[in-house]
Amino acid sequence: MVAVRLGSLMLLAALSLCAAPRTVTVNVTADIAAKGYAAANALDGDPTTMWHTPWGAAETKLPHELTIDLGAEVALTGFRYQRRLDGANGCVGEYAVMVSPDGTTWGEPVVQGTFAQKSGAETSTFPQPLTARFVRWQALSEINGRPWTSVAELELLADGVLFRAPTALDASHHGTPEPPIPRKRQGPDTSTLAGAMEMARITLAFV
Ligand SMILES: [Ca+2]
Repeated sequence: MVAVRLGSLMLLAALSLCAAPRTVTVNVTADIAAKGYAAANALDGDPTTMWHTPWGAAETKLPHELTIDLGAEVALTGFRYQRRLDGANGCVGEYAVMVSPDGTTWGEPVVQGTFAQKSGAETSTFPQPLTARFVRWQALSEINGRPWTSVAELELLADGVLFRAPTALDASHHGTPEPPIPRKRQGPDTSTLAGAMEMARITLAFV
């Protein structure tokens, strides 16, 4: 009886391992990105980080787009757009998706539409399953008519596959690494006589 139960548990564990999606590392670029809001943030699996286009003096007109190189041809069924969790700026209204075998030749959109919601996540299924290596995801409008685009997560839907972009480097065209945080100036250790005297000297120097 115990052996049968153990066997069942092992079978369940094996099945769950088989069902776990494999992660494929991809390259993603954007037409433009605000500093600190790189394109890779849209495919890092973290809904609290996002790709965001510049605003203010640096903003540019729509459409804005992400181009994703999957590394090889993959069968895709659609995408899931996760909006930012902390506001509405840049949330996409109208969208279009194009695919390419080589990253150069792009045909008509394989799907185009307007998101029904203004918050949360939304899934769009391609009218027909397709196979592609390069995907271009375009934002054609923003829900409040402004020229910005934000994407917390863009999940391309493929059976048994998760696509992730490395985030160690800023993968956007215009992105540059954030400047390092200045080190906090260390004061002398005032628990020692020498440290206390040094602190007194520094304090007096500023009086
Ligand atoms: Ca993210």
